[in-house]
This record gives sequence, C-alpha cells and structure tokens, in this order.
Amino acid sequence: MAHFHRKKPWDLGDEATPEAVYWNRREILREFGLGAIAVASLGALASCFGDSTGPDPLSEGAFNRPAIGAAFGDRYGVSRNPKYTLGEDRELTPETVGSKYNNYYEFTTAKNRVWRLAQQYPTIDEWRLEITGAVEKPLELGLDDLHGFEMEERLYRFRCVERWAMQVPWTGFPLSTLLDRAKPLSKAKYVRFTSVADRDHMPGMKQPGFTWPYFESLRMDEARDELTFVALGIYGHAMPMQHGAPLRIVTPWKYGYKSPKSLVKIELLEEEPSSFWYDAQPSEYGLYSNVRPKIPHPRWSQRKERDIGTGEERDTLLYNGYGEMVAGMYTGNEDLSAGSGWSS
Ligand SMILES: Nc1nc2c(c(=O)[nH]1)N[C@H]1C(S)=C(S)[C@@H](COP(=O)(O)O)O[C@H]1N2
Ligand SMILES: [Mo]
Repeated sequence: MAHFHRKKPWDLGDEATPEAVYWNRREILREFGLGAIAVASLGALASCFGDSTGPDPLSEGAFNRPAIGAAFGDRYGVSRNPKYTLGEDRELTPETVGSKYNNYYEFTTAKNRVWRLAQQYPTIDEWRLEITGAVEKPLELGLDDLHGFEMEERLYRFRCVERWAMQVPWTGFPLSTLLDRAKPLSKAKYVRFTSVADRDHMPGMKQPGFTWPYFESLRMDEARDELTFVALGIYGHAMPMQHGAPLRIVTPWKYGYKSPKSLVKIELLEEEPSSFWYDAQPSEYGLYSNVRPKIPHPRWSQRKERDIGTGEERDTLLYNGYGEMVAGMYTGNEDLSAGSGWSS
C-alpha cells in the first residue's frame, strides 16, 4: 500500500487553507454549476480568474517597487521607535520573504502570487482618504497631507489567522493622530475602514463569492490605542502595493485580517459595523479577533504558528505578545475568538 505524506495538522492552516478556501470552493462550484467531482480541477479553474501566468513583465528582483510616485520616496528615512521590540527569540523577516507572501484577495487568493500582480498596479500619483461620519471636521486627505504627519518606524510582530507569522518594520504614525485631526464626536463608538476597490487593476475582484470593497472595523478604544498604526511604508521605503499602498492599518495584537490595506475611507460610527470576513463567514471571523492561542478557529488550533522567515514552529502568544499593552481593554466583553460569533 502506498504511503501518503501525512500533513501535520499544522500545514492545514497555511497554503492549504487560506481563510475562505473551504467556503469559497463551495461558492465557486455553485456559481459554475459544478459537482463535487470538479473539486480536483479547481487549480485549473482558478487560473481563469486572472491570477494566471503569461509572460512575466517583472525584471529579476523587482518585487518591492513603492506604489506611489517618486516625489514622496525620500520621506522614509525616519528613526525607529525603540519602544516596540520583537522579543528575544524573534528576528526581522527578510523583505524578500515578507513581501512575496501576502494576503490581498483583491489581487488573488494565492499568497505567493499577490506581489507579481501588485507590482503591475499603476503608479499612484493621486489618492484621496476620506475621514467622515461622527466627526466635527470631516476631512479629505491627499498624499501630500498624509506625508505631512511625523513618521516613525516600528518593529511589529504580525500574525495571520491562518497561522503564519512574520516580523516587519512599518513606517507611519499612530491612527489616533489622524483621528484627532477630524475631531471625533463623543457619540462615535466604532471606526470602520474601507479599502480601495479598483476592478480595472485588481484581477482577484473577479472571483465569485466576495462582496467588495474589503472593510474592517475597530472599537473606538482599540482604534485609539497606541499600537494601532497607520503604515505608509515598510522596510524603510514607501509601501509596495502588495502590502497595502499607499496606506494601511496595522493592529499587531489581532489576526492579520483586522489590518485592512489601501484605505480610501475611515468612518466614525455610533453603531457596531460588520466586516468583510464576517459577512463572508460569520461563524469564523468575529469583531475582536484578538490573537488567543487557547481559542481555536473552528477549523484549526491556534496554539502554534509558523514564522515565514525562519520556518520555525513556535507557540502562539496571547495577544501576539502585546498583552501588557492591550489586555486592559478586554474585561469580559470580548467575544472569545475569531469563530465564536460576532460580539457580546
Ligand atoms: N484590502 C485588503 N486588506 C487586507 C487583506 C485583503 O485581502 N484585502 N487581507 C488581510 C489579511 S488576511 C492579512 S493576513 C494581512 C496580510 O498583510 P501582508 O500581506 O501585508 O502581510 O492583510 C489583511 N488586509
Ligand atoms: Mo490573514
């Protein structure tokens, strides 16, 4: 009898099971009227969705081109804030690894191919970020305005719900600085973030089963927490598209999907908003989605994680190691996991 390579339970959460694959498969099958027997040929089917090959327009090594025009390129030589360290046993993930392994479903669900499609995104010369809703001063900011904020570099741990992890240097400023500009009203209790939806340049948006644009939300105190960062750069230069140029949120104590990319809108709200992932799969992706090793995702354990740089398997840390800074925000009203329903 043949021996099958038995995957460690570990492997499941990674390449084999991106966030929505299970669900997405069923959607795809329904959409195309295919039976279960067609599952095996999904790989072939996936190549119809725009993330297929063809001649490679990228020259060797061109994987991290900043998405914004050169005019802003010199603003990223900022100093590192020493307060944010990775911890003894962790090292920075090499850029060649971190920037070639991404989740950005608007491009493709294939993590190792996002960067190729993203590098073909046209150079961004103009961008508008709207800050609106329950604010005294609604704002619309362009790239110039955004580069007017004082930036710093922070080393953060980053943990995807699929169980891969990395450590990267982000350049940017705390979200609270940005929110202050718009003067949130006291009735504002939540912040909702909307990503760009650029169908002409994001081939993954043709996939069936998702409702775009991508959006996420935070409770007001989480949004104002010092850790919640607006990142315009990574590895000391302006953001390449695959990481969410020209700016994205980073919430390092939460699973990665709570860090939306390529923001075009920030809304301050009185009512609790939904999220892209909650709408897609409510049983699996809740409002809080804090990294909590003892609370399994419905389809896999969260006790371990894999470092994409070193390949090391290690224990997942509560709140991804940021408990001292954030645990105080959660005193019984946090839903237990990504998968335990929406919120209390
Ligand atoms: N707009 C948008 N933002 C997104 C996603 C996405 O698909 N679209 N994926 C999320 C997920 S699941 C993760 S793990 C992180 C990955 O960030 P990185 O590719 O910069 O490492 O981005 C998050 N933000
Ligand atoms: Mo993720």
